[in-house]
Amino acid sequence: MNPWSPAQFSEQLRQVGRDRYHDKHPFHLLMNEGRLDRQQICLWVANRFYYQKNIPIKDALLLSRCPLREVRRRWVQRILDHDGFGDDPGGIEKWLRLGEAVGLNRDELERDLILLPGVRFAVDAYVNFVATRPWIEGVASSLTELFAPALMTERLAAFERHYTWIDPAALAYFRSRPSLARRDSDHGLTLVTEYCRTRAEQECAVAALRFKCDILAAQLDALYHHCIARPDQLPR
Ligand code: AHQ
Repeated sequence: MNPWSPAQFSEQLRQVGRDRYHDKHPFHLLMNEGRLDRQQICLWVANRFYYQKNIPIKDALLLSRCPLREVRRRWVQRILDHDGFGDDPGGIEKWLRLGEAVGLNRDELERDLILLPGVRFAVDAYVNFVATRPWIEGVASSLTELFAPALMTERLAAFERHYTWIDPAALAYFRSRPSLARRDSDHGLTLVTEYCRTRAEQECAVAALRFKCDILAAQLDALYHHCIARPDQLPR
């Protein structure tokens, strides 16, 4: 099979997002309509924290599997963005502050005391995928961020409009992330276009992105089941 052109390959990747990205998940739809209560927001913040704190672990594993210095010297920025560097406290610290603003304490978050099994398993599967697959498939799996800026912008507006009990300063992560997501997904798309040359390699990249969409959806499935779908939790 002939390889896709760069434009065709990019379109294949973007179609995955149109079909499967978690912006369309019922939990996010309820969130963005302002229909979640405090307990449901707390559960989402606590469980997303587990995803966020594992991102730099995943990125460090990808670095360890990538032999190309030119790639590593740019990819390393992702770790600093989350762990912080110099005066920048980093994204993980911003999530801890968001947790405190919704009524959680740092210890509950850091010790995974409110973590749902389905979220743990999905996030751990993402880390394991990057730890065991070729580095370029790890890059491809991060391309869900092609679709993240629009979702985070919609989410920020929803929080500012519907969840006014949360200190707006605690939404700093959602203000800062979209530009970093655009930067990172531009870099990731350039890498997969450059290093996925054969049709087989391109299809592996598309499969990796599809897998990552399932990782994101599985986390929301666990949250939706636990705090919405159960009969005693159905919206009245
Ligand atoms: O805040 C998010 C983030 O830091 C990352 C890193 C990236 C990756 O390397 O897989 N993915 C990602 C995402 C973040 N936020 C999610 C959201 O819904 O707020 C979206 C998620 C992504 O699209 O992959």
